Amino acid sequence: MESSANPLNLSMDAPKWVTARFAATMSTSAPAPVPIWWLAKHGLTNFEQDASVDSDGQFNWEEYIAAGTDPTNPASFFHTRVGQGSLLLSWPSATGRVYDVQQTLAVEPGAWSAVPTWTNLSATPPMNSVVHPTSAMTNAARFYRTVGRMADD
Ligand SMILES: [Ca+2]
Ligand SMILES: [Ca+2]
Repeated sequence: MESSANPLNLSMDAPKWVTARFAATMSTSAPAPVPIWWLAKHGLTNFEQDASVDSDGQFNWEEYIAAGTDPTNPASFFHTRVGQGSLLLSWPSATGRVYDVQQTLAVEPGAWSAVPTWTNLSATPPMNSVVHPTSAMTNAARFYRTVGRMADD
């Protein structure tokens, strides 16, 4: 028997094994739900998920979705770093997230495209990184960004 009923009534008239999987209670306000436990861990409420209490430019819900960065610490935010001397990209990551690296030759809306070999990258907390092969480098200026999402989306 498998059920998502809440509450679940189960007759225990004989020895039985019961396995329970608990799902986190999620916030209800738009645009993306985040676990209430995560908000509470940072002293926030359901009503503050659309805010940025640390003024780092990322909403609380964005901090959760992208990499679980600290929504109360302005130095903790989702961003892509470029290494020196080679094209090393790195970004903070968290378990349960998937990342895509996108590129463009000019920063324009809609001009971004996925880098085929750098899509659906599983998180390797606390940081993910990729290295652009030297053989694939050109003299053309290119911009990169990283997009994070929950793995089950
Ligand atoms: Ca923030
Ligand atoms: Ca932050």
